[in-house]
Amino acid sequence: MKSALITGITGQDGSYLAELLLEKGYMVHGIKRRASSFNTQRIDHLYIDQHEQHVRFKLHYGDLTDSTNLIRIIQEVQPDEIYNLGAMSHVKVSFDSPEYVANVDGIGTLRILEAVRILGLEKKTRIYQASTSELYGGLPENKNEKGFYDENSPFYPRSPYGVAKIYGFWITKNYREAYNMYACNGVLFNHESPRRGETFVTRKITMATAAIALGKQECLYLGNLNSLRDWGHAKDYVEAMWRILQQDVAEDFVIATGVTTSVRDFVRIAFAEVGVELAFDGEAENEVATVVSCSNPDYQLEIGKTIVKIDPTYYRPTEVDLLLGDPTKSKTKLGWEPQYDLAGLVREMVASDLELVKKESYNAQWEHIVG
Ligand code: NDP
Ligand code: GDR
Repeated sequence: MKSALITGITGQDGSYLAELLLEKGYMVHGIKRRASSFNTQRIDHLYIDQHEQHVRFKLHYGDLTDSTNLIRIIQEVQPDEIYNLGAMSHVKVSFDSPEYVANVDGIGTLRILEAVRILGLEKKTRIYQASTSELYGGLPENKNEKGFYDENSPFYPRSPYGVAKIYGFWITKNYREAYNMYACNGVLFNHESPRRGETFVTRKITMATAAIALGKQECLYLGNLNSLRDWGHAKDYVEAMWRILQQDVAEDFVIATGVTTSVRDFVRIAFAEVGVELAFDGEAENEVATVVSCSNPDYQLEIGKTIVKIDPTYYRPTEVDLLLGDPTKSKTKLGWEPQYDLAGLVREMVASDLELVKKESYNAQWEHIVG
């Protein structure tokens, strides 16, 4: 039986990847941080009583800032594959805690690679590094001739998160070249799901769509509506991660849909899911969206009501204006084909958040969410 070790198993991608690897018959180990309250909601359904026989899912306490702990876990697990998904992954928050992000997202990657080397597992253990489209920084002049970012496009990160991740990218490539390790970067563009963290823009929007439709929230406050992102579904993207580690030769891959959409249009599409048509008016910090019509009798939204406003708190000191990835290499070499389009993704997220918000215990704390 193959064994895999996932850092960041409690996160969005970690949870979907754990499901995928269990389906494929792997023994799955995950590294979980100790927190003062439970942080395993996304993987609780996978947990099996450890006293049972044939347990194929095991969690270990650990942290990417602690190399002795990483060495001990990797020694114990002797993994065939490591997926390094652990990170402080919020771009805006990285401006508030840049040193921490450098330590976890940058040096954390080095700690994993060194642990494998120190333990003499270079020939056995394959390593996937969660790289990101944030490396490109959205500079128009760096797009390829077709207007996309691909494996050969230059990097220009625009946040402490992006800068930390660029270290992770290069140290992974360097260890591959220097020590002949099977270590690969998946340069993944934004991917979302009902399990997406609540402070990322898509989830913030789908939760607010549900809460506003059900009368539990008054208004959604957002930052830059002009940002353009290439949004896919996390389920499709973890399949690509696995495929990247199954190749004969270790290489880096861009994973993207090849379609880009503005935050403003994402808001429009989400509210259309509950039958609400919006009109956007005004510019920059004064832009608002008001209700034009509401075709769903279940949701009593007042025509003309303002339900989206701008709060400059959510602006970033430096922004990535546009991301659009070219998945040609991953489609050709990995045979990877996403199953979801944006409409299907938004439909699933809004439906899931409607169920969540309907629960009596729900309170509209998201109205005041920072992120
Ligand atoms: P999440 O923020 O949902 O999950 C991050 C995970 O990392 C959580 O399990 C978190 O643990 C863990 N973590 C945070 N800090 C540490 C630490 N110091 N030591 C160990 N683990 C830690 O991210 P996603 O699942 O969305 O993303 C997975 C990876 O892919 C990340 O590295 C992200 O940067 C990268 N990425 C994501 C993209 C996306 O669009 N989702 C696109 C490109 C790259 P806890 O639950 O305790 O907080
Ligand atoms: P991003 O995702 O920064 O692309 O990083 P996020 O959803 O946070 O932002 C996307 C765009 O939306 C704009 N925006 C807002 N963002 C947030 N979070 N909250 C708001 O209220 C808001 N209003 C507008 C942002 O300015 C931005 O332009 C994600 C993370 O998953 C990273 O870990 C990953 O590496 C990249 O995607 C690829």
